[in-house]
Amino acid sequence: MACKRGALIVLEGVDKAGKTTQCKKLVQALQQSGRPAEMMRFPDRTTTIGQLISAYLEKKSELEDHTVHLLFSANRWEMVPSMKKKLDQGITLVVDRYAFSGAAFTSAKPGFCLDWCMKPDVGLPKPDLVMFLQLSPSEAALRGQFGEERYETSVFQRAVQQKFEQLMKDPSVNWQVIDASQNIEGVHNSIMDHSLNAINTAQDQLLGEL
Ligand code: DGP
Repeated sequence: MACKRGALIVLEGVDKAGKTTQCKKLVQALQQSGRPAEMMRFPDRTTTIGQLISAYLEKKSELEDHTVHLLFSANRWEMVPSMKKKLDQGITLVVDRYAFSGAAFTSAKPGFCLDWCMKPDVGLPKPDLVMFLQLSPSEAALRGQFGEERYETSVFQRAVQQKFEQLMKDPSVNWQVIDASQNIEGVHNSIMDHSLNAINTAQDQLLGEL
């Protein structure tokens, strides 16, 4: 009998919400419970496209806004063959940011609409679960200063948060909002519960497309 497919699980949220910490903890907990799992993150800065994106984020280069948007999307598309292979092998993928960050960050810039911003990602593997780590801008500020990278300002992050709120209205995506103001273990427990449900459900369903 063919093995059951893994689940595609995405964590989204504004900066400082704790996505990376929680992705790592989730992968560890799934592996310890005997469920094959791997972490991925977007942008993946290791590829040729990812290096262009990284230089842009570090403000070492300038790129036209539509151009960089398409590069972020291309960076997701270039990973699709390996993502599908791993999911088919029964590996659950825990992904730190995905197409929703793409749409939320670019559409927070002047002159971009959410609809146009989602277009390049149409057809990507659809996550079985997207957890949005919700943290108010004031709580995020208590977690320390933003870094030096592009987009790391409170004003921009507030605009991004509003765009995420619009995206979460899409009923065709399995969004779950997680209260990221709880302590690390509390957040982890909520994330684990939702993930186990998604893994069980995904086993009997075909992988969808965005
Ligand atoms: P991180 O490596 O998770 O800190 O993410 C890098 C930054 O890039 C972060 O500010 C969010 C932003 N970002 C992630 N994905 C996209 C995308 O697809 N498009 C745009 N414009 N920004 C993105």
